[in-house]
Amino acid sequence: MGFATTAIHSGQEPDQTTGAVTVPIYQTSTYAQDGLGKHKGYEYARTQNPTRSALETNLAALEGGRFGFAFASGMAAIDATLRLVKAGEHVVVSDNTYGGTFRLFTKVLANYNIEFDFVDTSDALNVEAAIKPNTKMVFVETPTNPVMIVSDLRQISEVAHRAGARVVCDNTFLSPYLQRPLEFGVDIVVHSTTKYLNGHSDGIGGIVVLNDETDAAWIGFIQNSAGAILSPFDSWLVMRGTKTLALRMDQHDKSGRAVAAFLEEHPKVRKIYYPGSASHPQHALAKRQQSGFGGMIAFDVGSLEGARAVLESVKLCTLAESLGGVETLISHPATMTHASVDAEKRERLGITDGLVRVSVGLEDTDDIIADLDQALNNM
Ligand code: P1T
Repeated sequence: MGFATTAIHSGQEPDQTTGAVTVPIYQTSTYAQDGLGKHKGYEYARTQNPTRSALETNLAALEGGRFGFAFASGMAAIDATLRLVKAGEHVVVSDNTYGGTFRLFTKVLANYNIEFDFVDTSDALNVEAAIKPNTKMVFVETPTNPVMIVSDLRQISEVAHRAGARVVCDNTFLSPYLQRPLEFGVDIVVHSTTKYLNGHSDGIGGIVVLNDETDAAWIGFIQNSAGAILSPFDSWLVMRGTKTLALRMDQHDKSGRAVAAFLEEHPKVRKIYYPGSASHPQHALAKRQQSGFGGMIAFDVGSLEGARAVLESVKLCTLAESLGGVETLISHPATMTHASVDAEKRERLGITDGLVRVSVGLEDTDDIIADLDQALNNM
């Protein structure tokens, strides 16, 4: 089955009782039992919910994995995944990640004696050099948020597996339509479903997809024990989203290319971060590993004043955190999504005060470009 067919049908069989073609929202906290230990496979809604199960089946199929677990947010999904690592163990992480991931690792999990090293994963040799006898996980974001660094998932998986470590990939920026990390040897895929998978900017959620039965049993155990589950309604919203994922990603990709080409030529833009550009340092890898470049672009206008002028002059684009929705969102990573990263590290990564990030939406391409053009000319 093709991707769009899987997106529309996997986990989405018509309801057995009514024939409803859309999976119902099972808004219940518990389930009647026929007798002690006699039930229909559902006991309590933290543990199992049919709407959530349908979404988990759907997203596991889209990533080409066996097991899926849906969480209340992308951060909850990442937190649950890190529970595979124990005190005294070590994790190698991409130097640039979403600021919230960096904050969770350095400010929360580090307190529980889990050790983190942050390296530039665009070169697998850096990952190899960072591996220690107690390394149990390599956590890669590709492309990274917001400076779009691309890492070679196949090479990193080989290096990590040789050392007996699992590889986790945050695939939020591309969605499984444009990149399927498990096919390159990655063990676990995580997403903020808040972004492209939901696609409509109306719910927060996260997913973990994996193949290993033992690790899956532990993630399921954590999901039930810690309880950061995705609600039935939010699960339903993400399923509504995945039905059009293929169509939406094609358009995000098409407009993304046009907006990037426009920005690349604009005299006020000093630098552009977009793996689809021939000048991007990992352009060849991105072409090989991804089936498109998606809708995320960052560009540097050289100063905080310049960035402020652009961000406060847009009329169609919305100044807001988040990404991957139908509407074009524009943001300032240094003070918004990556404020939790210290200034020296931000500067080193290219997250300067002049950096602006765009999540290219599904409006008419010409309208998006015209709005960015008038905002840049206001600098
Ligand atoms: O917001 P939440 O659903 O908890 O997802 C966290 C998260 C995880 N991974 C990546 C790559 C992300 O971009 C995010 C959230 N990012 C934003 C809110 C943002 O504007 O970048």
